[in-house]
Amino acid sequence: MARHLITSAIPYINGIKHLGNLVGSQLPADLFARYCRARGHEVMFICATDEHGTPAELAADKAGKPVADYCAEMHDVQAEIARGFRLSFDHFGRSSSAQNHALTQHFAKALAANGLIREVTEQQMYSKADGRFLPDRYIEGTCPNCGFESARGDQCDNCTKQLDPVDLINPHSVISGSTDLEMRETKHLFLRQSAMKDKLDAWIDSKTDWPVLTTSIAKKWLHDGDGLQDRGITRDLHWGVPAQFEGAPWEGMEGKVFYVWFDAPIEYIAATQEWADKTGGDWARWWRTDAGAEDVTYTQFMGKDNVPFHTLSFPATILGSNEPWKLVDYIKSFNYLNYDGGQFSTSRGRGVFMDQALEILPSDYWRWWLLSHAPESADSEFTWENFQASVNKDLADVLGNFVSRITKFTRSKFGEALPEGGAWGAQEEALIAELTTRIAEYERHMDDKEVRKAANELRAIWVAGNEYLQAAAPWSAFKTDPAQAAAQARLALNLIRVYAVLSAPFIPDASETMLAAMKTDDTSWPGDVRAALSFLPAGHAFDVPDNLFRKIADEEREDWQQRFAGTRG
Ligand code: B3M
Ligand code: ZN
Repeated sequence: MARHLITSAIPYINGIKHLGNLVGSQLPADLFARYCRARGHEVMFICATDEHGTPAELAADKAGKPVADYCAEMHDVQAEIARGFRLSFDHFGRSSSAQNHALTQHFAKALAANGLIREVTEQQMYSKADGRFLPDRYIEGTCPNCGFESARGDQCDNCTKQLDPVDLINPHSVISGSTDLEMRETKHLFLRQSAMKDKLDAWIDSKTDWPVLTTSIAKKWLHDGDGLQDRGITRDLHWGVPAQFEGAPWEGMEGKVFYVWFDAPIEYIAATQEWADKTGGDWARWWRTDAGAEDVTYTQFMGKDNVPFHTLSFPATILGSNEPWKLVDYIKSFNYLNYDGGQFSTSRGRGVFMDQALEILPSDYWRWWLLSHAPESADSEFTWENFQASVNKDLADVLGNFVSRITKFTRSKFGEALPEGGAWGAQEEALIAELTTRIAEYERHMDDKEVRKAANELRAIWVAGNEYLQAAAPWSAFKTDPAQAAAQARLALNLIRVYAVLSAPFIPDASETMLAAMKTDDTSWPGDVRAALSFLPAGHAFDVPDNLFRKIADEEREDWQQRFAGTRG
């Protein structure tokens, strides 16, 4: 039994996320967490809301609410939707927690003690119309790197380049739209990432098994242009972790807070402390290598725009502290999911958002489509036609049909218990051989976090059962050799339990329905396929479940296509 620490990038608090956000972090992280648990490993699966910084303040302003109230409400909304998608976090924390305040200030103190923080007096964009500095998202303009017109002050969403507000071409205030901006002097703290460049470079080089998407982004930031730059870690804002050092004020930093990207990854640790404070558990054995965490395998999941912060800035914080914190072992990053010929757009309400998705279909339908089309090697695209085709074929025609056909057949011929008699022949042996190979492949892809490949293998495992049933045709065998039909039905009903166990990471609700129909809660992994296919003995009772999945009709599909074309608001 191994120990797996798994974190998903923590979603910003400013509104409900769309399916593209979901498939790039929380959902694949949940897939892996569920798989690790199913294999008998000990798992700590952490997520949280990212509550600081300009996104939170801007959204609260727009909602006309104090930012603390806004964050508390939106946290509950996001937590509820996460439950709806069956995201099995051990804890869903809040980056505004007392634990994160304390830990963020602790890291700042350790970094300062190690000479890795310097004070910089610099010129920042000040808006006369708004009477304030305009950090990060308070300012927008044209990206100097790619020409994208709505680049934000901290990062370009189009090319992922990290920016400073002063880099933007034609900048304007997001609050008032004013272009009457001037440079004013202000003092900030900088993390001396450049001093850690060689250490970070060597660390990235040692990660030979990481996805190219992850390492190529890290390498770009380490080596492009002038190489890795020091990064401002404070802002002229009120909402956030005050720029102090474990209780001791830092002169000149009064009224300033740490930059949201400084405290957000620290929340992975702080959220585990929140969990420990709530449950009485031990957080240190997951995070401190002097308290047992050297045995932990730590995997992070995120979209590609978050990679620079996780490969460079956060490791710089951890390594720079010179304290025995657990560093990430594997970073799984994702490209973008596009929506029906364009991009998902939160501002234009284009695409399907998490709450809307659950209003129209249960979570398993979305989980299956999103994971089986995860944007791993390239961006991928959601289209309603493809969604309808996948659901109708994979879920309804293949898996759903298998379950319904064999349970109904058995009930009608033998009653509601696994029938006795008969023996396996060549067809059953062939199926066992195929499943043995395929399950081993499935395990390999899941261990490697190859989400699409794992989904393809799972689909093939479902297809194999369907084809077996079609070829064995117990309904024909029953007429001449009822004992043989009984043996086939027994095998196929056992296969339903096997499917429930293997499929649970992808479609947990259907998996529960299958287990309930087989009247078992035994979820032991089918490592030995032959044994697993005779696990439930003759005489074991079962139920015919309701249809596992319904088909999506053409009219509904057209309806949804219209509805989500871009008008949410
Ligand atoms: N909240 C960005 C995002 O949601 C940011 C991730 C933080 S991970 C520590 O894409
Ligand atoms: Zn750009």
